[in-house]
Amino acid sequence: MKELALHTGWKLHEAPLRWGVSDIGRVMAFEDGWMDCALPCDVRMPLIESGVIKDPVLADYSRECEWISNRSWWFVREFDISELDIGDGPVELTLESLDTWAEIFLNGSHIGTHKSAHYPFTFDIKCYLRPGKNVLCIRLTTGLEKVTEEQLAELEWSICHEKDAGHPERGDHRRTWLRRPQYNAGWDFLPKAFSIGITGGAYVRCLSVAEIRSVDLETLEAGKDAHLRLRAEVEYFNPIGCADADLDIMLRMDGVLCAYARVDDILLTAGINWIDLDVDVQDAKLWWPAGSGAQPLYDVEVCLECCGSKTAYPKFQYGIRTIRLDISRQEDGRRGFGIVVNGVKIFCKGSNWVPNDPIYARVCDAKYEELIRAAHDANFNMLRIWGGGIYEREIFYRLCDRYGILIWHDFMLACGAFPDHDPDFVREMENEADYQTRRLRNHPSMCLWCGDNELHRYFWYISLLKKNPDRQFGLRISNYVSKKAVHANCSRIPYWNSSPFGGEFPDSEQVGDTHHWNCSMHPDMEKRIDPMAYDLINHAFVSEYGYFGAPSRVAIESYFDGQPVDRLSGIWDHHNNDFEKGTVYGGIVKHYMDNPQSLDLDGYILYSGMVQSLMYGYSLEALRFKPRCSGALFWMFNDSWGEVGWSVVDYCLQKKPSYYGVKRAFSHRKLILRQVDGKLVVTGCNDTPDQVDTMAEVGYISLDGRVRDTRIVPLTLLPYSRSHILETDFPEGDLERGVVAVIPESMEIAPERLFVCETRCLDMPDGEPRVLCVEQDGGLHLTITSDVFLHGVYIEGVNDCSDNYFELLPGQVKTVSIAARLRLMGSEFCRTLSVGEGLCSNA
Ligand code: BMA
Repeated sequence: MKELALHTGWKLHEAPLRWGVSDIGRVMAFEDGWMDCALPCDVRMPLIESGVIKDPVLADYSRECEWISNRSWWFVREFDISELDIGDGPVELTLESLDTWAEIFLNGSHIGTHKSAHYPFTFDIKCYLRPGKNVLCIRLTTGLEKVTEEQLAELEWSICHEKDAGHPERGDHRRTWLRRPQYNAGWDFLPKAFSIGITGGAYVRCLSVAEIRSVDLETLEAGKDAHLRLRAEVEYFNPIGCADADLDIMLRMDGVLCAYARVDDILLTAGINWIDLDVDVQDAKLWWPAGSGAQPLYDVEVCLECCGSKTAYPKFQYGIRTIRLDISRQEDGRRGFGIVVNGVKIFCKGSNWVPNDPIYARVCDAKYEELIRAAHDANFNMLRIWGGGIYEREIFYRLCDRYGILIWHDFMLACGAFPDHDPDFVREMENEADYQTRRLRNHPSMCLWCGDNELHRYFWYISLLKKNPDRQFGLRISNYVSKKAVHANCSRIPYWNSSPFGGEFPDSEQVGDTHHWNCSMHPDMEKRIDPMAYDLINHAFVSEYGYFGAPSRVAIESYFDGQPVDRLSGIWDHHNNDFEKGTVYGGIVKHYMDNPQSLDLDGYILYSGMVQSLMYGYSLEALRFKPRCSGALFWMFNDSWGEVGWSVVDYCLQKKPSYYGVKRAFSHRKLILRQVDGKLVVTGCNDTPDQVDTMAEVGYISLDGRVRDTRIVPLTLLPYSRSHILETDFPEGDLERGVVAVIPESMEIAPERLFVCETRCLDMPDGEPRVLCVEQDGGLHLTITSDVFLHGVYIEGVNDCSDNYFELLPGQVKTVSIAARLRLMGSEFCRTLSVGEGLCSNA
C-alpha cells in the first residue's frame, strides 16, 4: 500500500490557550474528555454534536461561542505503517488545510509549525516513523493570540466593513495579520464565528524515487484540431545522481483514447526537472461556458517510468479551450473588460460566491452540487470567488467545469490593511499563491485570477497611503506577489490586480471593473430602491452590487430555533444584514404598498422577495442592454447563514423569488426593452451558437387585454450576439392601464414588457391565472394562461421549477415545469396558482 488516508479515527481535546509545544505530554496524559471526530473537522462540529455548544448559525448562539478562540485544540490520530510499502523515496505527511496556527508532532517530536489555512502542510516524516504504531498530534488555535498591539499599530488598526464601519460586534482587527479565512471574523452577512480545525484531508504517502509533482496542461490552439502543451514537474529524490525516465500523456473521452504523446529517454537530474510535451487532439471537442456550448471533459493520465517503477499523476479532467481578457481600447476611447473563450466574447452572467457556512468544514459535497446546479439553472456562466472567503474544495471546481461556470477567482485578501512589509507574511503569501495557482490551473472553468477584494479601492478612499508613503498595506501582494505567481504558473489565465480596479482610481468608468454600491448603499432611500438608477451605469464590467430580500420561511424558522418568529426581536436583528437599514420596507413601499410593517411573515417574505427580484432582474437587464458592458455579477449568490440579505438562494438552499428574476434576466436568449430618446429600443441577446429568426408582436397592450395596438415585425438574433435589433417609435397608450410589450412567436424567446412605473401605480384588473393543462412525467408541467395582465404569479411550496413569481401578459400561455407538488394562493399584487393534490388528480 502506497497511501494511508487519515480521515477518520481522530480524537480531540481542549486545553488552556497558554499550553504550547512543551505541553504535549500533559495533553497526551488526559485520560478522559476526548471527543471523537473525522476530517474535515472544525472543533465546533464535535462540540455541537456532543451538546457542549449550540450551533452558532442559530438564534444568537454565535455570541456564546467566543470562548472557543481562547483555548488551544489538540487533535490526535494513531496510525499503523505495517502495511505501507515504504521504498527508497520519501514518506510524506500532507495535511491539506490547517486552520490556523498549527504545531505538528509525530511520536512526541515537534515536526513543524504551519501558519496558514490557505495551503497544505507537507513534510517528509520518514525518519520520524516507528515500526507499527505511530501517533500524530496537532495543536491548533485561531492564531489571534499571536497578533500584538504593536502589529496592529503598524497597520494603523485598519480594517473596513465590520468594526470600523459601525458594526461593533462583527470583525476583528487581528484578522489581516493571519492567513486564515477572513469572513468568519464577522462581516455584514454573518456573525463572528472563528473557524479552528483540520479543515481538509490528511494523508501519509510513500513516494517512489521519482514523482510527477505537478502538471500544467495548456491549450495553445483550440480549433477543429487542438494543440496542447504539457509541462510536467518531476522530482528526482536521489540528491546526488541522475536517472533515465520516460513520460507519457493520454487523453480519453468516454473511455476512448483521443490523444497520446510520449517522450522517451529523459535524463532526470537530482531535484526538480521540467519536461515539456506537445499533444495534438484531432477533432477536438471544445469546452464552453454554459449557454454558449457544451462542456466536454477529457480524462487525462500522465505517467512516468523511472528505475523500473511506474508512477502516475492523479487523474484529472480537462476541457480544451482558450481564454483571454480583452482590455483593448473601444471606439469611445475607453477600454473594454471582456472574457473571450475560444475566440468568442462572452457576456459574463453571474454572481459572487461566499463560503457556505462559518463552519466551512462541514459543508458537504451535496450542498456544493445543489448550489452549482442552481447557478447553472439560473443561466449563470460565471461565479466570482470573493477574496474574503476560502480557496474552495476540489469539488467546487469540478462542478464548475462540469456545469460550464467560469470562475473569477480572487486571492484571499479583502477589505483591510495587510502587512506586506512583514517578510514572514510575504513568504506565507508566496507559498499560498504558488500552491493555489498550480492546483487550479488545469480547470477549464478558471478564467481570471484577481489580486484581492477592494484593497485598492479601500486605499483610494482612506488616506493611509498618503500618511505612510513607505508602506503599501497589502497592495504589494496583489501588485507583485500574486501577479508573479500567476505569471510563473499559469500565465495564460488573465490576472487583474483587484476588484474593483482600473483607470486612475478603482471604480472609474475608463478601465476595468466596478463595485457599484452607490445605489443599494446610498444614504438616500429613494436612490437605494430605484431600479432605473442602474440604467445609468457606464462601466465595462460590474463585479458587485446588491439588493436585499428575506430568506424562506424554512430558513427563518430554522434560525429562530423553536422560538416564535418576531420581527421586533433580538434574533431577527441579529439575522438582518448590517447594511439593510430599512431598505426592505423602503422597497416594498415604493413598489407595492404603504405600511409594510403590517404584513404578516409570509407577506414580508413574499413582498421583500418580489422587490429583490425586480431590482436584480431590472438591473441585470440594464447592464446587459449596454453594449459597453461585458459582465454583470451581483452580490451575492449564496448565504453563509440564514439572514435577510443579499443572496438569491438561502442558507437552507431555498430559492428566493429573486432567483427567478435573475434567471429570466440571464436567459441565454433574451430580449431587453428600454425607452431611449423617445424610442422603443430592443436589444437581442443570444449567447448560443444558433441563430434565431422569429416574427414578433410589438406594441401597446392594455392590462385588461381589450386594447391590443400592436404590429408584427421580424426579429433576428445572430449567433453569439448582443445588439440592438429593433428601434421603433414608442407605442402610445396609457401606461398605468397597459404595457409596452414584445411577444416573439418563437417559444425559444420569452415575451417581455417594458418597466415604466412601480407596480403599485398599475391599475390592476381583476383576474386569476387558469391552468390549461397538467402533464406529468418525471416532473409536473403546468400550462397556465390569463385573459388579463397578472403580476407575481407564483406556485407555492416548490423549490425547483423552471420559473416562478412571474408575470403573464393578457392571453399569454406559459408552461412551467416543476419537480414537486404545489398549491396556489392570491394576494393583492401577487397571484398564486393553487395546484394541490386535487388539481393534479383531476387533470
Ligand atoms: C462588498 C464585498 C463584501 C461585502 C459586500 C456587501 O464590497 O466585497 O466585503 O460583504 O460588499 O456589503
